[in-house]
Amino acid sequence: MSVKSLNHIGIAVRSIEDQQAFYGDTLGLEFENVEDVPSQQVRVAFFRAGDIRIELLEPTSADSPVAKFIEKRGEGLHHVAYTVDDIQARIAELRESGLRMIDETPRPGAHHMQIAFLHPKSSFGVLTELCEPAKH
Ligand code: CMX
Repeated sequence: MSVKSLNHIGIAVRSIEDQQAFYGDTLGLEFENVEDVPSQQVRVAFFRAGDIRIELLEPTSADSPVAKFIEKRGEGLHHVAYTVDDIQARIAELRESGLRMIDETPRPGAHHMQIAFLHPKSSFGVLTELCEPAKH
């Protein structure tokens, strides 16, 4: 398994609107876009910090994993995401090494990426995401 780079850091928020000025103005990160990710029941806002993105995750339903996270732990750091090639092969490698995947097949994420999460119990308490960017 070899990760290519850090892709983004996910932060769980109750309201993107309430935090937009902090990331965009106070920290001065470049705002990219807001998009709905129905498969994850979230609305996400992206800001660029150099080559890395900060992703604000706002739940769109009470059943969203992010709504449950905020209810249990409050707003804050939610996951770390890495860029990989051939995500299906990477998932197979992780499973073969005995790690528990939340997603055993990739699903569509923001920015037309294919994504898959490892279970935080298999990654020492850090929810970890693999992302394969769309080929242009
Ligand atoms: N980081 C670290 N640990 C987490 C976590 C997170 N983000 N979310 C939950 N956990 C921990 C819980 O605290 C709990 O630990 P304890 O048993 O020690 O209390 C354990 O994981 C299981 O949590 P749970 O509350 O019993 O189960 P949930 O129903 O909340 O599910 C999880 C947890 C990780 C399986 C679920 O949130 C999930 O499937 N996440 C992946 C999808 C996701 O997060 N999507 C949103 C982002 C979308 C995007 O980036 O596009």
